[in-house]
Amino acid sequence: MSKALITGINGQDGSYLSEQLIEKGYEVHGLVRRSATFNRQNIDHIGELMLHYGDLTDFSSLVRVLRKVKPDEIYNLGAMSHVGISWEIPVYTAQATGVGVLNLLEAIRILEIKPKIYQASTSEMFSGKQTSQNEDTPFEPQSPYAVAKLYAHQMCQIYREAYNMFICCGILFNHESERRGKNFVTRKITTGIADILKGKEVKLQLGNLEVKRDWGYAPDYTESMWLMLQQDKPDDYIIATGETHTIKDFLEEAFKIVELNWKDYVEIKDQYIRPLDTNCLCGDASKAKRILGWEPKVGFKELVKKMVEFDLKT
Ligand code: NAP
Ligand code: F7E
Repeated sequence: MSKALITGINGQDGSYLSEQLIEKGYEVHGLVRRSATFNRQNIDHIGELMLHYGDLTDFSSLVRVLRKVKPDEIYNLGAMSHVGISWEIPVYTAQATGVGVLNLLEAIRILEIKPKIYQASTSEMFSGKQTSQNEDTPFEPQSPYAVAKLYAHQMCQIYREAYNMFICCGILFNHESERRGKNFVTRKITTGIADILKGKEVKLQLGNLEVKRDWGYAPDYTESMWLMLQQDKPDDYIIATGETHTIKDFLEEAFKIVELNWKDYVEIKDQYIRPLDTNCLCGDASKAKRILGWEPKVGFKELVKKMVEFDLKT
């Protein structure tokens, strides 16, 4: 039985990946942080998980967990993952999202174990100034989060080459789901609609509505992480749908489902406008299709429908 260790296991992607790996017959271990209020709602229903306390910023905890678990595959999904909030806590973002990855790589090297490693890289490493991005598009990060992720990405590339480590970086474009954190724009809109219908909320406060994102469905994307680690050679891949939409398009589609006009419910608040933003993201995942046989299954309209319907029910 193969053993996988997932950091960020209670996050959106960690929870879907856990389910998929258990289905494939893996023994799944996860790194969790201690928190004063319990935040395991995404994984509470998965009985088989083995959880270990640790933190990517705490080197000793990584050594301890790796020595105990000795995983065949590591999926490093743990990160301070909110781009907007990275402007408020840039130093911590660098420590967790950037240097945290180096902690993990060093712990693996010192312990002389040879797991295959997946690193959660991101489309935010691009500037968003091009109409489309592929593996050859130059990086030009636009936020503290993106700089930290680029540091981690390049550290992974260096360790792969210098120490012959099996590390794959998935450059994933935005992916959403019913388990998306409620302060990312898509889920903020879909939970906002539910609150408006319940009379709990009158207005939905948002920032820049003109930016474009390439939104896919998270379970499709977590499947690609596993596929990358099953190849003979480690490599980096873009994972995206190749379709881009503005935040306004998302609002239009989501409010249409409940037969309301979004313009009556949305107000723009400066506090949600970022000092810099990635204006247009649209990924070309043809390499992943060619080599991994990966393609997204859920399109934009179906994604919006799934999220709105889920939040109306709960
Ligand atoms: P998410 O829901 O925000 O989950 C992030 C996870 O990281 C949580 O489990 C969190 O634990 C954990 N974490 C935070 N700081 C940590 C630390 N110092 N040490 C250990 N764990 C820590 O993120 P996601 O959407 O699942 O994304 C997974 C990964 O892919 C992240 O690295 C993200 O940056 C990256 N990514 C996401 C997207 C996307 O569109 N979703 C696209 C590209 C890349 P707590 O619950 O304790 O905070
Ligand atoms: O913002 C705009 C905001 O926070 C999308 C993370 O998973 O994907 C995610 O990062 C866009 C931005 O996601 C609000 O300015 C407008 O342009 O949903 P988001 P993100 O920043 O794209 C990438 C690929 C990751 O790697 C990250 O980990 O929407 N926007 N109004 C808003 N965004 C938020 N959060 N809240 C608003 O009120």
